[in-house]
Parts: sequence; C-alpha cells; structure tokens
Amino acid sequence: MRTNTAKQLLRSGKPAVGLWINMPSVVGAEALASIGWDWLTLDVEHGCMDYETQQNLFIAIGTSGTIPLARIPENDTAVIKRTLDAGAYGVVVPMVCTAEEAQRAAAACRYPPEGVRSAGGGRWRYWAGPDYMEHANDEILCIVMIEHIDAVARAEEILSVEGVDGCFIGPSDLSWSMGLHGKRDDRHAEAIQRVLEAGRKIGKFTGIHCMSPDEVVQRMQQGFRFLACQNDAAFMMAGAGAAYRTIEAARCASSAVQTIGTTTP
Ligand code: 3PY
Ligand code: MG
Repeated sequence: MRTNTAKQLLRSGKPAVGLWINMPSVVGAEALASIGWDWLTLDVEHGCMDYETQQNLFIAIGTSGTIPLARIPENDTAVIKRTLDAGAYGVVVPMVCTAEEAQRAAAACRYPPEGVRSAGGGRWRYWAGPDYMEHANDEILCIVMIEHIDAVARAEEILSVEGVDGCFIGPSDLSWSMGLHGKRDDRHAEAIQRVLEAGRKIGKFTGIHCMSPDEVVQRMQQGFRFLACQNDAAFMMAGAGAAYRTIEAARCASSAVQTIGTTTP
C-alpha cells in the first residue's frame, strides 16, 4: 500500500503541514498539490462539493506526493466509508465532544475486527495498491476535531480512544462555544494549551487551524504537529486582493488617467 507520508511524519513527531481546500476546482487542487504540502484536506464540512467532485479532487491531489484528506460534514459511519473509498487517506471529523463520538469515528475508519468499515470497492485498488485492505487500518488517519469548550474538558478521554490518531483544534468554533463570538482572549488561549497538554500526556498529536504562515511557525514551536495554513480561497483572495489594491491605489493617484473619449486640453 502507498505509504501515508503525512501519518509517517506525525508518527515520528514531526510537523505535517497543509491547507484546507474549500473550492471545488480540480486544477486548483492539482496546482496546490504540486507545491509540496504534506497534505491537502477537502473541506466538505464548509465547502460546497459533491461526492463525485471530492473523488476528482482526490485524484488531482494524488498526482503528486501530497496526501489527500477530507474534513467530512459530520461524524457519520457511511460518510466516512464513502470518503475513504473515494481515495481519502484520512478524515478530519468535526465537533467531537465525547469519547463515544470519538469511538464512532475511529470505528468507521477501520475494517473489522478493529472497526466497522465495510469492505468494498474503490479507486484505492490501483492508487493505493492491491494490499490496501491489509494495511489501511494502520495507514488511514482518524483525526477528531476539538472545537467546543465541552470537548476541551474531555480532551484526555477523547484522545485516549484507540484508533483516534490525534486531534485538531478549530479555534473559531471553540471561541463561539465559549461565548466569545469568534474573538480570542486569554481563556481561549488557555483552552488551546489545555488540549495541547492532553495530547502530550496521552502521546497523540495535536493540530490547529492557523490564519497565517507566521501562526503556523508559532504553533509549530508551541508543539502543534498537524498544521493547517488557511485555505485555498483565503490565499486566492489575499493574492488577488493585494494586487488589485496596489493597482487601484496607483490608478487613483495618477493624474494621467483619462476617461475614454476625452482629450487632454
Ligand atoms: C474552526 O476554527 O472552527 C474550524 O473548524 C477550523 O477549520
Ligand atoms: Mg469548526
């Protein structure tokens, strides 16, 4: 079976860095994968992409050494099965608040006897390799999201669940669950630190969504290992927005600008 190089990094305690794909563009995914990110995660929770599109995006990501993952819309056994069959090498499961919910996610990611994943066809036969079923339980990543203050309080029990490889903090939902309306304060920072420490204690990796490359570096130094650097739409809007504003500022400042059809006196 093709090695899950992102999981390999995480197993050896090294950071694995990537970004969320929110836009259902096959060539966009292929282009991002060509950069060399360790993984790319389709954001099926908040992005607008149907099942067939997801499969096409996994194929596009799979043209490089980047590992395709998906953040699924909800903690559902059938959704996890179909997503993995389509080629995801792991799932990020949103809003996991209890050990039972973590168990459900972990079981859905694994074939019996460890789990309940149904053994069926999929493009893994040729992309991952014919021995996929023998190794999938070890190679597939099951990452649960801790993004509610109730989950922070239970971080150790959630992370202790067998089959859960690590967790990923959603700082935004965490803030809303704390009544902070998306803002971050010292209590928010303490909650994040608490999850990080739970991961250290249990011996599982902790990840977090970052708003900039600088934050990725800072979080890496703090001890986070699964690091998401924004998403495709944010990168596109930042690049195109900055270009537009530079041009617009020059255009407004320029006295040489003429309206078509007018002549200079
Ligand atoms: C959050 O911040 O809530 C997220 O889900 C980030 O991916
Ligand atoms: Mg969230």
